[in-house]
Amino acid sequence: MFVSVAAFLGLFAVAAVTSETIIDLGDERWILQNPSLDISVPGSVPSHAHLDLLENKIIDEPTYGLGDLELRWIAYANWTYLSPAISGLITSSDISTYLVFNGIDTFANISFCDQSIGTTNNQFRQWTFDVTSILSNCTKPPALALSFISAPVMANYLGNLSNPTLNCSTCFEAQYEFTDRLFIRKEQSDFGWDWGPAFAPAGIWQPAYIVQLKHKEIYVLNSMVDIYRRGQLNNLPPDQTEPWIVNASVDYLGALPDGTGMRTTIMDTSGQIFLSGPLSDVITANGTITGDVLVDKTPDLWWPSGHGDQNLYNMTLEIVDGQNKSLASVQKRIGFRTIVLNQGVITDEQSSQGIAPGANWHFEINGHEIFCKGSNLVPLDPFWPRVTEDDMEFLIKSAIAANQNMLRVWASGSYLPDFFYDMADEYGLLLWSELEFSDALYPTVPSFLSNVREEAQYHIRRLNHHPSLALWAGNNEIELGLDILTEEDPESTVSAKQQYEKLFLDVLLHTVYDNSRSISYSPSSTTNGYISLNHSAPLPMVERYINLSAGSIYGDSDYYNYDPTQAFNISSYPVARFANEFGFHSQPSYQTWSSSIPASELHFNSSTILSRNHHYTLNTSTFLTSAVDPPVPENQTEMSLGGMGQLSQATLMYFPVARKLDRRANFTAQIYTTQIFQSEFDRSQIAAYRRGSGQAQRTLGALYWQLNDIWAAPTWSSIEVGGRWKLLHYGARDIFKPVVIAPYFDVESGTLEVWVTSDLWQPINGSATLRWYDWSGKALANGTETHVQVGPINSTSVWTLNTTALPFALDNAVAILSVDATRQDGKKYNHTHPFYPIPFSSDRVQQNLHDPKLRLSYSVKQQTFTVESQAVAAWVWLEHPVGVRGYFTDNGFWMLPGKRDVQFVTQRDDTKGEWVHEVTVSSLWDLTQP
Ligand code: BMA
Repeated sequence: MFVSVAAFLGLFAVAAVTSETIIDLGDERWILQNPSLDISVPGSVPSHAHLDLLENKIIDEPTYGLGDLELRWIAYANWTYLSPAISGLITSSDISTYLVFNGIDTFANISFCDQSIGTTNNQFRQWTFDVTSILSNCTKPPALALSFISAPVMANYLGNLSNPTLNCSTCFEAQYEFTDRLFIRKEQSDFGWDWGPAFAPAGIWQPAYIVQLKHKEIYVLNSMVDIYRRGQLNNLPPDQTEPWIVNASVDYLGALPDGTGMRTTIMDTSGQIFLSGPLSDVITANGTITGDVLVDKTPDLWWPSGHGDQNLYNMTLEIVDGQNKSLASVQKRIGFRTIVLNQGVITDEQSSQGIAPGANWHFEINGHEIFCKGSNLVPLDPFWPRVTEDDMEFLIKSAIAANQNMLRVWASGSYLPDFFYDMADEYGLLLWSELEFSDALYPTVPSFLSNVREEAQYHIRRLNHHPSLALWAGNNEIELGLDILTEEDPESTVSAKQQYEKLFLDVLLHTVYDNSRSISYSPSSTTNGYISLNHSAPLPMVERYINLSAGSIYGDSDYYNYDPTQAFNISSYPVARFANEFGFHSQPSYQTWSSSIPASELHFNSSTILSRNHHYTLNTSTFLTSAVDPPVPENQTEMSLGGMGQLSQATLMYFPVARKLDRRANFTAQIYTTQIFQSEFDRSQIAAYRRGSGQAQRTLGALYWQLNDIWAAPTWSSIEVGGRWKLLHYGARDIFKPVVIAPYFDVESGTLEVWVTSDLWQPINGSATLRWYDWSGKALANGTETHVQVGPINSTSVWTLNTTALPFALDNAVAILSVDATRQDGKKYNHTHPFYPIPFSSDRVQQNLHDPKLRLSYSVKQQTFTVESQAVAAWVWLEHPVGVRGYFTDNGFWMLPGKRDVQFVTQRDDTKGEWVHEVTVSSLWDLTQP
């Protein structure tokens, strides 16, 4: 058994109490077989073939070294999972027997007692099979066999133009390692992505059960709770004075007797009953029972982190027979909140406040606009069954620690377990959630559509009760791709658009609207929003696409620019209502690399490191990501020029790169510099988007790409695989503080603007200071101080100055900007930000730098590290050894001469505390030394 299988045992499961007989198929001794490869080893449920081969030492850790390339044979092979003869089943004429699989990845032929019972073709669906008659005719204890067909082979088969079942002539895809992912319903990044490997695993990846039911017994498959204000409609801000309605429903196996009803008890977390009683309007149809209750009291509302408490309630939902006897019961933890993605037209009142015409594109929580600060989440591992609750909790805590209030659960990984949403509910992290479609035009034959409808319905219902659920988006970037194609060739996109609308504006929109009234739907992640919304129309949403009016601002933005000359040119950034994706890649740490590749490969651009770069794009100029990416280059040199070349170009342009004689030092210098560039570029954009909250664009969100990693590779992440924070995560933590001061510099004219931005809901008052120093740390001038006042979710310009007129040499000058402010209720906020006018790649700047002679000490008593500096030290970087997971309370910071104390927040320590003695410190100065 894998150490961490337990984490996902609860995935998609519903807490239910009934009296039926349930056999957990995870308790059986399975065999994994491939006769043609002569492999037969013990297997597990839930698991993947790769994990069972690893457990049995047939292969090494797949994500180590060149595993991504060397283990493709596993993805191309067909695997069979065999159970032993299952004992303990009751054979009686009044018993119904079902197989319940909460997830099968992906193409399996299933047999029970040697009889074929069905096939599966969707990783994300829950599958049930009635095996009552097979069991009654089975002459021995029955065994199960699941024969898996290779997903890459199946995808190619379905995408083959000579195969009439699924292929579609207008379909297209952004291709990574395996092709034709759009024809199958499997995690799309299993076929490779620009930050990840391609293992395309197979297996029974979720819990599976045999369920036996007597007359009047039922088994709960799924359940849904929808909490909304009376009269609320999806995507529209509700009337906050209306009472709440709790609508609940349960999907079940078995048959309910006539007269069945529902009742609920909702308690607050101190155990006091908030509401108790029967549900009204109970309807039973097609294996689902639904009812609702009007709440005649005022609950404590749930708020996201930074804006209030995360008030939660425990709900028990019972199905009862005519005598009020409980037939089944479900526990859910719920919260009362409304969350809406408001895309309404800019009102006259908004115009009078200086907001540019067009449409809104922002979130409102309980009727309040909110600035969303966050990042994008990708799968934590190529093999979900081994992802632990600790791994997930660490990411959520790290996001909250970095002042984030929203994650975008990106569209081509997997729907996440309830556990993840439960944690987000507790911590106040909004989860913009996506259906699993990305960067491709998908087929729309009826069988495909009914398959995705089942998939979406299951997860929309499963996750709806979580107050952290902020949105369902239909896909990642497909609308943006269509817009780019339309601009290039309007004629040929007409049919592509029809196909797109069938899936995302008809089938999936209706699946959300039919199941929930509380959640907004956006067909695509990056979009100009809708022109009109009419809930009674057959297609309620009419998308705007590129029907834009000059001077108007509409939707959200997706921005990648690999031309390093433009990185800090603020006028090159998109101006939008919300920035949902932007970023740059960097190298992970030496420590993470050393756990992932052989020691002989631990050097700058070694062949294993080059092979980990899956960002093949050669283009360095500005582009908004298109659904049709450039073709994958054919040889490795060309491939590495993409992502790896961009890293070198960017770092050479802005930083000292003294060639180190030592191989390790050379490599760590490259890692550190790429991390600084990534952090600075992302921070510069975050500052600009946040400032936009007080400008005509009224920007109300900044989610950088990407929070986490799936393996060790040069990627956009701010947290490495295993949990180590990159410099960006510390940088994001700083620039996402509620009140920030930041420089906006025009290199051409030398004009520096300084602004203060606040995303608080109350005004703040305080002062801002600007002081200049030379690189030794000596003050250059008196500096300046001014009073600052910023309104709710707003920004204000503090200074505009001409740096060319300053009375000192700019190549020996750094400004420290700071703000100290107080909120109406007395709460204090502060922030500092360095500003240097000339990049460190300049020889003149390098000649003026001083050795800060950094010293690091550790106090065991106070569990505190102290850094001492004798000059200005830029991006002071503390690194801990492998064996401990956690983060420093501050890192990647700047210092004037003096001392700074830093603590470490530990999640896991395998070194028995010894790691504290191996912490190192360095700064930009070290890059100038050979
Ligand atoms: C966008 C994302 C991902 C991708 C990232 C970096 O396209 O939605 O598809 O990994 O940019 O290229």
